[in-house]
Amino acid sequence: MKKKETALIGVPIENMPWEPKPENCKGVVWRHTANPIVDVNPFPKARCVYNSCVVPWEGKFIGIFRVDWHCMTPYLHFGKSQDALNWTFDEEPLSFISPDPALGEIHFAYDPRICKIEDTYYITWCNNYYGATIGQAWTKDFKTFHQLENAFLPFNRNGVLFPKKIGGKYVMLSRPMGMGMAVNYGDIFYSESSDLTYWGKHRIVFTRGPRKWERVKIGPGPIPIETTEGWLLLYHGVADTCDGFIYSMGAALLDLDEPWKVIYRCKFPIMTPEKIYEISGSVGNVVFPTSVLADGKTGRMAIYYGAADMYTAVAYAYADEIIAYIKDNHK
Ligand code: BMA
Repeated sequence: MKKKETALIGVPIENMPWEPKPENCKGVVWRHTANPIVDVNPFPKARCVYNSCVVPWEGKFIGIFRVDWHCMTPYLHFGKSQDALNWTFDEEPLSFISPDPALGEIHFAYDPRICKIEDTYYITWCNNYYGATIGQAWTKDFKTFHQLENAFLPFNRNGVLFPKKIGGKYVMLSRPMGMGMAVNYGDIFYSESSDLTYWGKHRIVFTRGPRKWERVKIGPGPIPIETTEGWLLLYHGVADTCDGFIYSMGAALLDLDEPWKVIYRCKFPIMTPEKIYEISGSVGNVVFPTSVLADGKTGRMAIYYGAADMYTAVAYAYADEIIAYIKDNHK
């Protein structure tokens, strides 16, 4: 049998965005040349769109987007695209069929992830319930959204499901945190559930690192990507400076069967804020990865990230190059 071209396990996405690696690129991640792909004021209600998630859908692409309205309150909006670069958005936010109206608020919802497990798409986001916690919903058609119980007590952000059950359980990474900016720290935890309502078996995956770029907090980014080498996890790491935080993108490989076990973790970030749209915005110096389109045939990745809490941007990578880089620079 012909050896597969990539360690990445997944279906091909032939029409996903892609630009070849520039010759002068010294790292394993390079930016889309026409970034940002969503600029400010993309439709009347929207001030800016960032920290969002896209998936392939019927030969095209759809997504759930974090839209900050002009009042700066974040809402979740549906978007669609032919090429995953040029997006049109629903003018009204998502509405959910909710088991309990107390869960059904549609304001102050942000940083969504979409995870396909079997034939169902699950959406997790940062939901406002006496503070930040993990909202959950499912859909099969992206027209009707069924809200589930919040996964955890406040305060928690970045609920990231795995794209398949492991040991018969739904599995989620998240970033429990303190309340308020003064104790706004976080580490990455693992939890599992039989029914998406009751979550338990909480395990630490990894804590903030000793190096400055991830010393203040870390949190899971896009849905983990299955590879023959382990689950490829992209995450954000935060540095503190005398002029505020710097959010960078890091990478690690987790055990396929026991994902709370780290196989390799890269001591360097794979991308830090450099471009003007990453350095300057609502919150400067933020690169916040939330979604990946990954081509199971070639190992190409299109990484969607929020830039400076103001723009949606894309970067490209080869899964195999990131894996090699993580191994070479394992802490
Ligand atoms: C995090 C979240 C993100 C945001 C980031 C940078 O804690 O609130 O939504 O992009 O801070 O401000």
